[in-house]
Amino acid sequence: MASIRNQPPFQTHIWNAGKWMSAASLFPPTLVMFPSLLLTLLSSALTINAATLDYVFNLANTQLAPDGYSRASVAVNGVFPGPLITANKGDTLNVLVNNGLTDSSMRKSTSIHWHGLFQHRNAQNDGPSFVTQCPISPEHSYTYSMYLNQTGTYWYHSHLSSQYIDGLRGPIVINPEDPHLSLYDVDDESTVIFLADWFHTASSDLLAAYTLSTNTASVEQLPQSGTINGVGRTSTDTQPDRPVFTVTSGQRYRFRLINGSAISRFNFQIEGHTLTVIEADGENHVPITVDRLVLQPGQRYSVVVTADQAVGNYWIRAPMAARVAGTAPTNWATDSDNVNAILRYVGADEVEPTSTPPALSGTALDEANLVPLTDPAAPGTAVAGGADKVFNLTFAAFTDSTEHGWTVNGVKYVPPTLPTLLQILSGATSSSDFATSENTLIIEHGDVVEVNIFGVPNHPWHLHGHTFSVVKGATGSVNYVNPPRRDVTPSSGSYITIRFTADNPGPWLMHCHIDLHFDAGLAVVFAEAPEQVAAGADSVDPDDSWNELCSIYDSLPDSDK
Ligand SMILES: *[C@@H]1O[C@H](CO)[C@@H](O)[C@H](O)[C@H]1NC(C)=O
Ligand SMILES: *[C@@H]1O[C@H](CO)[C@@H](O)[C@H](O)[C@H]1NC(C)=O
Ligand SMILES: *[C@@H]1O[C@H](CO)[C@@H](O)[C@H](O)[C@H]1NC(C)=O
Ligand SMILES: [Cu+2]
Repeated sequence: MASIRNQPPFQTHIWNAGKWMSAASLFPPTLVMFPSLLLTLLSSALTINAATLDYVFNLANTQLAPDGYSRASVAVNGVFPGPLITANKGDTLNVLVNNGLTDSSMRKSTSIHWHGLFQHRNAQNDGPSFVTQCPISPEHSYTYSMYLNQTGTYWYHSHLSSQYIDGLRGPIVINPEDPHLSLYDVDDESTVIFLADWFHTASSDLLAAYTLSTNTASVEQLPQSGTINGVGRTSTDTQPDRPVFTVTSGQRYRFRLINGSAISRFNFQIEGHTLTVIEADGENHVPITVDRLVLQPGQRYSVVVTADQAVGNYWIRAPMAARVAGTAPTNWATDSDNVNAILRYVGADEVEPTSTPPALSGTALDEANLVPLTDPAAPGTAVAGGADKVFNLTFAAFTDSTEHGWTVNGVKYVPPTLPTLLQILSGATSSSDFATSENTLIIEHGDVVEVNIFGVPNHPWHLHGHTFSVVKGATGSVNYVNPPRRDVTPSSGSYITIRFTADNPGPWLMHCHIDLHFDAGLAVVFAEAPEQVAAGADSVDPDDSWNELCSIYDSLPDSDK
């Protein structure tokens, strides 16, 4: 009991009609059994710092209706988005995942990725199925444990096939140590804005429709609605109330925008208010003030908004667009009218704004203008190819008589049966140790790595285990001096160049964050410093519960996988 007493309260929140609520009912059984302890913990909540945070994620196929249309989902603790995880740098986060999934129209197994966390010496808990682990089988549990050594805005999502489409996604905020602290007054549960597309069709059916399509023109599977903190609308279903974000005149708010989409991008703006961008994907950047910005899937921004307008109601608008094969990135039509929330000043009437602000007005953020706040230079020499390892990756779609898919340098990524990490721990060190279809690229410890990605616009690439310098983005010229630093690429342009230093041994997936594209082969894996993964000061040492995941999963019938 003493060890429980030393822990902070369980900071579990659920999304409820537009607000994150503390959810006492979600407290782990140990605490529910000791209600008096719970009170002690709650009263000391604000005085405890670095700690161990224990979350319990109970996964179930809950019936949900974020946009008024009811469907079975893959939900954490019965809600979409999943609970907000809040933590401090230096905390240890444990998430016990109890897999209670039973609906075979979606995957029943699961794994969870903690998007943006480096997982130094902890690759076994990064989450992507078949790269760093075997999936967690139904009726089984696994505890992800991680030391939080970063600050900023992150998120988690399923990383088995395209399962996160079904709902398993939620926000993570890690405080504080913020050099921008003096720029805002409010930063809490009320300022997290989780944007996500929502589909009325289960992921397995979407994936089948996508990969089995031989009609390239209609292959993209489009969402039915865009949601803000789990609330959206369609024209035909019940119309849930708009989420409301309440502000007080004169206060400055740090809104944390998270693009938790599977396919769609959002164009975010707040009527009458500017956005001062201070963070991109967990990295602090020099503040830039704009009227609107575009979030690619997987990307996060923190923006400071000052409540400096007349007391009233203002539209928060995030018209949603999706990549449609063959069309320009300016197609904002997927859900242009309904992805709205309300910025309400204290003292204003509880009504919707009456204005209809034009979409896409004002100055948009140009990602190329973002400058990292500290140590901004890209690693390596300031010349093309000035790195220890250079990879040129060219990606393309293909459609043959049986399937539609994607390749990188001519090869479609197919996940191996034995996770890459397990292969490395078993002695795999060179690319010839991996099957061609694993698209596994070897990099040595300490290498400066340059990756040139050639392809068509509108594919956001996410690298696990690192942030990178965007030396050549979708816009702007080549910049080695102070390019943006983040973990999801800008997604347009004929090619982009990123650089990072191989200081984090492990197998790190790099993939398109449009989930069905990833599933259809658009991925590579960097096997970073395989020798150092297996032994030494940076080694990775999974425990028995991790080892058991594979034998349990491999013995499942296909219908349970
Ligand atoms: C935390 O990050 C710092 C800075 O990157 C690094 O030096 C340190 O080794 C990390 N600590 C752990 C436990 O990973
Ligand atoms: C959100 O992410 C999706 C998928 O990666 C992307 O297509 C979309 O453009 C993103 N939206 C925004 C607003 O960035
Ligand atoms: C990679 O692409 C760059 C830019 O087009 C080119 O200059 C370079 O020669 C290429 N390197 C290789 C190894 O193909
Ligand atoms: Cu893609």
